[in-house]
Amino acid sequence: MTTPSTVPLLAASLARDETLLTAWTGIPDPLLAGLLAREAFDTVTLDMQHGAQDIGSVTLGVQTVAAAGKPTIVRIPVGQFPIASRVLDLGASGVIAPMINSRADAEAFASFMKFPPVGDRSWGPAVTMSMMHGASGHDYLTGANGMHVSIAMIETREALAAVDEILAVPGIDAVFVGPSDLSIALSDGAGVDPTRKDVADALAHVAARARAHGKIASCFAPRPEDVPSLSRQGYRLMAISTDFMQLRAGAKASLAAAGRS
Ligand code: 3PY
Ligand code: MG
Repeated sequence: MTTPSTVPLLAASLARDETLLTAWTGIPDPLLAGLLAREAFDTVTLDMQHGAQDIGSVTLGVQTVAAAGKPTIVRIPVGQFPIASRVLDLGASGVIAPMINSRADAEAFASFMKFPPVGDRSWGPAVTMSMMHGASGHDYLTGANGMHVSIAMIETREALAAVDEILAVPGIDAVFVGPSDLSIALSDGAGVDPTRKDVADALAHVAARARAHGKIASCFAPRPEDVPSLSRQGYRLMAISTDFMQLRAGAKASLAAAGRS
């Protein structure tokens, strides 16, 4: 029996204008990625920037998430664009690149995400193609640029000022607002509070600019309960919590239920 490939799923769902929720895991255990994939998330993001995911845990994590029928997104470390090509080769459906502050940053990221003529991605997709059940090299080469989603993070004053230039880069499919870093930047380092009004205004602005460019708006929702209003603004892909946050909340809740706080 063949199962449908998860690789084109993310792009196809986003093209259908669905609102997707992603799990977010920095704990480098493929079992955990698979457990999260079996919850009601649409996709799982493996975090190599602030999380402890590495190329080995991503390699296996992509497979356990695919076994649950879901696509994987990988957040790469700042400026490490060659890792973007590598995780696409290993079966990731999308890549989030943090701290994209200028058109030049966006072009550099896109060049590792897309094959010519859009970018300069090098050929070597053996694992991804094995997940695509009989796709030929020609099928993959001609489909890959539309199939893998390149997501540029907007989380500084520079990025906000350059958001139109970033969105205009042909190989950039989506922007992703990082509200915590943005709250630090907008307060010149005075505080970290993703729920602040200036961050909410920036989120609304980025959604409007993404819509104007016909590209996808995505973000880490400041609070899970913000998802409906962010969705109405046009956000189509949102993270709502991290594995660390969920574990701590779960541990605290069960300890409190047992009378220990
Ligand atoms: C931020 O809020 O800065 C993020 O990077 C969210 O992941
Ligand atoms: Mg950030």
